[in-house]
Amino acid sequence: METETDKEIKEQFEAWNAVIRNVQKERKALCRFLSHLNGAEFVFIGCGTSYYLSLSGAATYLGITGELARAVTASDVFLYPQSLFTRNGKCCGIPISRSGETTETIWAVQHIKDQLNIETLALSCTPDSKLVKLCDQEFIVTEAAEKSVVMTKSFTSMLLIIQFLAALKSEDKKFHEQLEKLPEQGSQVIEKFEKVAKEIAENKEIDTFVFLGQGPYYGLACESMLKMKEMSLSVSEAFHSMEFRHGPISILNNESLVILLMSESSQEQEVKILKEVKELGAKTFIICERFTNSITNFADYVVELKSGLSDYSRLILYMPITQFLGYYRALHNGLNPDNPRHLTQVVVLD
Ligand code: F1P
Repeated sequence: METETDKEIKEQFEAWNAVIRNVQKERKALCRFLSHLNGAEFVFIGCGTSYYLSLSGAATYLGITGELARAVTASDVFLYPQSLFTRNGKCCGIPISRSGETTETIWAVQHIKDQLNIETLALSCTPDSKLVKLCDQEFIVTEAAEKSVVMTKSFTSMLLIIQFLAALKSEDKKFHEQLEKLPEQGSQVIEKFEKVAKEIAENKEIDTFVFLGQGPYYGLACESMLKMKEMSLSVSEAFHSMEFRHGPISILNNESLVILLMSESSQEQEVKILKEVKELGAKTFIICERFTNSITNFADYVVELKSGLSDYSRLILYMPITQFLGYYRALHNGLNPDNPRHLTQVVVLD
């Protein structure tokens, strides 16, 4: 079955090239905006996929720049603002929305502009959207907009924008250069690892999926969980790797697959979790930069990226693999990934 989603996963490194071109074009305006907001806390705001994007984006922005950053759901911004914003804190709101029409995100920006007088920078794929018109600044990547409902290339492209914001703010040339290598690395990942994702998705002995990740990888684990859920209607969960022992591990059985989005910073601890997961009879799929003997002892499936990039710069390379996992599981379950059950491209409320 030729689907829109398949094309969008495969072509997403081209959208990453568009982000790089736009960053070069808008560099001066972005740097002006970033220096104008010196010392402000960056509050990334989104719903669903765009919230999970905010989780990874905020962890990366703080990790690279050392400046305060956090992720919040758009709904909490207008329902619990007093739990999110202090009266005198200097903030910049960064709403993230592929469509720029998601009601909660628009309500959230209206609230922080009208009530808290906070400046806003919209990250979107839709230039003439309500959200973009509402914000003070915008960074748009139209090439990342999908025709299909589920977000794939829009997720990785808008996360890449945040990585570039961190590179510009920190003036970290090495990090900036690493980001510019992602499209080439991404096309290789798609080329090399689509097959193993398809093989795992078609394994009949697996019926539940648990995605694990730490730090900026937790947001990726949540987004990978959502892709699996949205497209294949499977039981799919996401946790911080080290949180898994604290209760959720009880769900494991010999039909579970634990997908670990392993980073170098957390590798030593994550290998110990793999050992325990294997002892409980579950299968394991590890996506990592480089595997070691300790990993292969506990891995049913391994993808070794060998990107030469850091934990913070290689993030989006993991996503085509987990997107394919959800995509091929949907086909295995006789479902059409282009039309996920109960979902629409945009959630609009009255
Ligand atoms: C985000 C979103 C997605 C969800 C579905 C509907 O919209 O809620 O998270 O998976 O595709 O849209 P947006 O605010 O990024 O346009």
